[in-house]
Amino acid sequence: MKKVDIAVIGLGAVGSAALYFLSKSGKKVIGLDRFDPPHFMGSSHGETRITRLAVGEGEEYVSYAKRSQEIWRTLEAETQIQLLDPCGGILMDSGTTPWGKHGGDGFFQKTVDIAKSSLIPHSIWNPSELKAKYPQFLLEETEKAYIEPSAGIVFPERIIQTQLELASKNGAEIKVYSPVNSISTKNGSVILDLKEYQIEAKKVLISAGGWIKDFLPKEEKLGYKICRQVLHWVEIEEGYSHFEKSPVFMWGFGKNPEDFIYGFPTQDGRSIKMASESFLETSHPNDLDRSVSKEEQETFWKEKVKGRIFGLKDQFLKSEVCFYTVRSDSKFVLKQHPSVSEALMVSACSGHGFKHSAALGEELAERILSSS
Ligand code: PYC
Repeated sequence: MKKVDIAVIGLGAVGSAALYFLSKSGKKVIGLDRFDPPHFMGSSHGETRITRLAVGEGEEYVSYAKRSQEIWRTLEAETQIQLLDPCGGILMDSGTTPWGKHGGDGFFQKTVDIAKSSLIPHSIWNPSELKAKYPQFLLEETEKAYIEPSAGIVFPERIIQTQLELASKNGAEIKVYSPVNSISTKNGSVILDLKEYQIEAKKVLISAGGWIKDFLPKEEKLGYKICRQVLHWVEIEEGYSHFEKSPVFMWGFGKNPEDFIYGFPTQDGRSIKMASESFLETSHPNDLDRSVSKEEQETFWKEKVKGRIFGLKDQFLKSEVCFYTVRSDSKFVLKQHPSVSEALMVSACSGHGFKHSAALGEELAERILSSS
């Protein structure tokens, strides 16, 4: 049987970061993934993610977002690969939005309050101020915008790839297409059961995204809701240049958690990536419908984009599916596995986790190393 000091199950956003930090320790470390990361089967693909420092989902997350930006800047300097684009961010609010998993009611005000208490530079603009600089956003008279210059884009696939390459350079072993079927305890170690062999590890981190459900007893599985999400690349009107240097944006505009859109400045010069959110449950990531129908695109355009964003065509370059693993309180889970005491688990970033993932990986690596 293969023996290692530490095994990381799942090499997405947090797992790849944890593997990178663990690989610096000189311990025998292995990372396992059921696909070949960075891949498009989980929750960390689609070219871009938002980073923002005034994290309205909870003040406790501000230091994770800040530290993650710092880590990625260090990795950028080391590798000369761009991992962040500090293009700024806008949060727009109608005042009626429940803001679903984003910290619930009052998310806009919580963001402003956290920006103030954490000394994060920001400003609040009315619709005419916003229109003067960013005419693509057609705010209603009663809506308002929070502007944060320290927000921007992070590039998920590049980040995961970079973290894994650095981990591998430091001596970590990486095994792709290697799903772990189960874990159990034996003589104080953890046995990982793969299809054709077993691995014995002194410590384990389970960072398997929605596949966390495979490692939990029935009652605990219920606390993790798999919610299919659709990302759309919507074409820009010819000659309209306002999506080139624009900030990332989030916009809550109605009375339901799904009355929400977010998006990014153009990456290809032809389209912008935009999405809404859905909280309909699919039982397991393996059961997700990965196709997107024309009807879904039409509904997205009609209900979310039309009359709200100027300078776009009713044309989609492509649409992709990913998913959130959602907890009812939208808080992250970092805890010991319920029956395997040498295993730590992290999950359910509830759709707002990527921006924190490097710092979460660092903290989990420190926790594991300090108990080894
Ligand atoms: O966490 O910034 C975020 C975000 C926006 C849309 C989904 N997540």
